[in-house]
Amino acid sequence: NYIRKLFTLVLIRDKTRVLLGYKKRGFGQGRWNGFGGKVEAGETAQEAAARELGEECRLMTAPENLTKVGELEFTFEESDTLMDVKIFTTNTYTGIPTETDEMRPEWFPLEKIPYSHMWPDDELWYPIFLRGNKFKGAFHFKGHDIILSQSLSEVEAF
Ligand code: 6U4
Ligand code: NA
Ligand code: NA
Repeated sequence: NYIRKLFTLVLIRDKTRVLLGYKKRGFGQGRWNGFGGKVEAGETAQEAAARELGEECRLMTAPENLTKVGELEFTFEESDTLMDVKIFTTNTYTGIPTETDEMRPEWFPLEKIPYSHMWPDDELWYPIFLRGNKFKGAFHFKGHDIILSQSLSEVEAF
């Protein structure tokens, strides 16, 4: 019986590249990832995703610009928290990616995603995302490096 907590993850992409941030502190420190964080009380997931995008790399977008592409659940052998992560994408935003206390943003060509410096699940589901498809999955970790069990499937809708 896990304690479920809602998180967001935003992947900004166009035809040739994706914007990732190098996480400078906290959960996932030292890994490249999309932008996101905890959904706060009174926020929709889309509102939280837009807020975190601004806080972490200074890009602005409206919540309605964010298209949901994935739902992933992460659990850890050592923890009773279940991270329920809603994943969104958009190519509609204003501003210039700017380093913050939390993230150092950088554009990566779609064929040069730095999987060896990302969460180990990412190389499994990014290919689905990059093909333009939606997905659902769950990953159970030992520590932050080893996936003990997983499920992942493409879906038509959520
Ligand atoms: P604080 O430090 O309280 O400001 P906050 O920014 O609210 O934190 P954070 O950064 O801890 O939240 O949220 C975790 C982020 O990491 C979310 O965007 C979801 C993402 N994430 C967690 N596990 C992941 C995984 N296995 N693969 C992945 N992203 C993951 O690609
Ligand atoms: Na965050
Ligand atoms: Na944050």
